[in-house]
Amino acid sequence: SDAINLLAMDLGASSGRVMLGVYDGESIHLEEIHRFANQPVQAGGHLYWDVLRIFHEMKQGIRKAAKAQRALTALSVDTWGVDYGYIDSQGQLLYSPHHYRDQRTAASAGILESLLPPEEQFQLSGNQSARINTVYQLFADLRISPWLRETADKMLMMPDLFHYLFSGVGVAEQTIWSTSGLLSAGGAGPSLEVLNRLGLPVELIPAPVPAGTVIGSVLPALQEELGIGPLKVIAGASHDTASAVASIPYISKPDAAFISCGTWSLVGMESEQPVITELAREYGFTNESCYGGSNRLLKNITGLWILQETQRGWADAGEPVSHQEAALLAQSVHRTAYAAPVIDPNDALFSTPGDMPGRIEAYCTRTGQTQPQTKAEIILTILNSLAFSYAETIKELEALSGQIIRRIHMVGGGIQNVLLCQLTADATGKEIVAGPVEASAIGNIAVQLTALGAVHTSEVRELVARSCTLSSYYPAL
Ligand code: LFR
Repeated sequence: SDAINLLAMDLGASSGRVMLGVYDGESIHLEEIHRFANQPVQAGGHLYWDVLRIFHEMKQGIRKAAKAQRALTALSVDTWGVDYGYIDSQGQLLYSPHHYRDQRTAASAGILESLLPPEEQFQLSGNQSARINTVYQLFADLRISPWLRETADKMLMMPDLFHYLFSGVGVAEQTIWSTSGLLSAGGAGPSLEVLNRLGLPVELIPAPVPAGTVIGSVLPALQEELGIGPLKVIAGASHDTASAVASIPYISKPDAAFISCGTWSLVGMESEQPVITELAREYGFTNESCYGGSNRLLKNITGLWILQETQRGWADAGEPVSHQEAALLAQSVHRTAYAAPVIDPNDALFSTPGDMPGRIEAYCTRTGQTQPQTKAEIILTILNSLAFSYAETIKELEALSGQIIRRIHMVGGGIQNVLLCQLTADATGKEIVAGPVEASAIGNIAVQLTALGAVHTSEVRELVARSCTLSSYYPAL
């Protein structure tokens, strides 16, 4: 039978890709068609996403794929969580969506928390209270720009916004909305309690759809512009983490945890129901929706962002260090007499753009540790600290689930850093199964296949396992 060709538009916080997924009935073959930078823009003291440029790049990707003479069946977009844009009643985008690292939420966070304390946010939504969450951003927007109450017709989370620009259909896909702090814990719909307490209009939220829904087709005018035939638009597991976790080739689930390594590190397990105990809140866990409806209990750790931002600083200073060079440098001081200090990646110091080596230095001074001196030492400090925070989080998961975790699945681009995988095996004392690297993209494609009825939900993980290479790491003796 004929192969099915699908496009996964996988948008990360620093770059985006259009990936072609070819399903031949047996496995998925992935091919990168187009890659582009996704650079947030500072303007007027605020930080924005350049969504129209991103949309343009996605269109370029479709053009390239179509030129390769392939009959394309569908596309689906997945992105990071929490961010969104507004459209008016004419369907026009109101302004460039803000970046979750934008600081406009700072002025109103205290007011929000006096109306709805973090403990209650967690109780009601299952989401850990965090300033980047949609709920904080929306609350701030409506205070800064009260006219939005009149003018904004709908808010569309980032993947929903792109699906809307492609198809003209605006929905609220469940996995991406489960990062917002606005849904009721474990439910598909908004928490009216959260909305009422904060005076947020429920009308802004579109109709919910589960992950894996065909919502429409690429608009005729756009088909013409791109020189393509009809192309379905699928709301997949449109939160990148949901796509990544959908792809995990678990061998057995109850004793396995996952770490998804990208700009962020997401460390967690799947559970049937949200875990909203006091202990889970104190540890800083959050609950989000998985493809297929189960729950994901996880912690967001400020991940390779710290290294990326360090590299950006070095590049700006005219001393660029590539990913490969960074890995080699860290290897050169690993297992030597050098004892790297340990930083807490989730310390507020590391959450905003800026001089990371300087902040690591400040952290070490504050905690009475010796500062890393060379680039190699700085990189090892970051990687080692990430591995330590993973290990701590795995212990917390064991305490919360009452389950001994025997295996950790690491997925995402960050696992190309083999030292990070080995340090994680060493720090946790567990077996690591690494792969797939392209977790979000392959998960995105697999969920599209289920939406099209070509693959059953229960077959997704085996399909991914057949389609990728896995490697194992064991703790050093
Ligand atoms: C990872 C991710 C995390 C989310 C963070 C911010 O890319 O989607 O799951 O919490 O980005 O949106």
